[in-house]
Amino acid sequence: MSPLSQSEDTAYTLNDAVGLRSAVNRIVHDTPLTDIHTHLYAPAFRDLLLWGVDDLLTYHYLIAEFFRLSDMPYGQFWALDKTGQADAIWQTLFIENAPLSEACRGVLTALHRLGLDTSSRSLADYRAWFAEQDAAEHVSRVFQVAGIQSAVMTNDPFDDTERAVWENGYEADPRFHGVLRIDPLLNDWQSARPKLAAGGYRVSYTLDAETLSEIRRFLNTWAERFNALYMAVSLPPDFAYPEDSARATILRECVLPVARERNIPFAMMIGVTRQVNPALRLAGDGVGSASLGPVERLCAGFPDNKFMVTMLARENQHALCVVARKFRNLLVFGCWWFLNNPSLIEEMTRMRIEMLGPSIIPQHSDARVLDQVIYKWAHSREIITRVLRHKYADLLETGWVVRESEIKRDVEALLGGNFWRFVKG
Ligand code: FIX
Ligand code: ZN
Repeated sequence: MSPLSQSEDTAYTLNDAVGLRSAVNRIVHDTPLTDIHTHLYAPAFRDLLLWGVDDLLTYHYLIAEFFRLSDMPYGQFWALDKTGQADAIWQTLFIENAPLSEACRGVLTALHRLGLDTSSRSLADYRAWFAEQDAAEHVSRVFQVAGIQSAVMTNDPFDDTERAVWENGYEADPRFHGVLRIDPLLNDWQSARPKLAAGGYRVSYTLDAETLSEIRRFLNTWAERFNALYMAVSLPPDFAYPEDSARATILRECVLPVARERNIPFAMMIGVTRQVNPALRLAGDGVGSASLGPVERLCAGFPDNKFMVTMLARENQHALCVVARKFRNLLVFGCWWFLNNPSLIEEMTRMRIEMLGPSIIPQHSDARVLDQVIYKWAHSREIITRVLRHKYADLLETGWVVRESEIKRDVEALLGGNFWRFVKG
């Protein structure tokens, strides 16, 4: 380190607690991040990339909230086109009631940070503004406003529309990374099998040697095509391992060996109960508390595999931290879905840092609509900043000196470095 840069590396002591506060504010605000789990797509995927005010308003988080405050029958809502649904949601959740929920507040944060006048309450004006934007340029603008360097997609080889884009020679967009998502394979082998068979894989219902080898070929083919940074699945609260099931067999014989050979992590998102209210469609999923036993056994039994885990139940967060303390092949990530609320993000981030130091991925956006990354990251950055300010201030109290370069190092790790090191390591 040159004397000049050494002198620029401010050292904070208890005498300069205010300086430390503003350094943490600035550094968290200015550090570009990698959003490690989204449902966004590169513009080349055309209609699969959702953006704009109507998509913001018809986010499934808001649809669930709409039905609590409106007595519109489900069927009547679903019969509306997207504009009609957005009108109904705007009227109910923003005009007839205060938009107090996190998902409602998020729409306003996004519009506001894009420079729109939220005081006008003019949905027509917002629509007119978005109608003038070009999708590819809007991606760059939104990433810039949100402070995002790149986002990780959720790529589904079982989705016909998406598969067609990949098979027609998708040209990689450096702002978006691929992930191989395999829910049907692990959660519903009976329905996944005909789809693999239709794709030319020699698979039978019984998981014999040839079928397992063909599933491995399927995983390798799509991991390669997606240039997948990791493989991922969402799992129900009763997820068990080991057990006598198609899921456990495919996991052990196919997913883990392929992840190991390719040196990519396997991400498990545990605790979702799909379709507790099917009338709500995508908004109809629920949550359940899960056992940490399967995660422990997988981390212990497959030390050469890398696991990323997020859990949906608040009750599971502490035990997950304990498991991560035992296994360095486990990387805890994000405050998923029903946990993506300021009070819970703060509680989880504080606890994770207290138990695991900076060795975590504190957040992912799970954005389904491009513009959502603006609010999801603005709100989370504010909380991450507050927690870090407290934690560094606690260090000053001990007489420890905190250097600016050390804050930068830690924040870079939290906002992307940990992820990339884990993926590439
Ligand atoms: O399974 C997932 O990746 C979930 O994040 C989604 O299924 C869910 O609908 C969602 O958007 C949560 O934020
Ligand atoms: Zn998701």
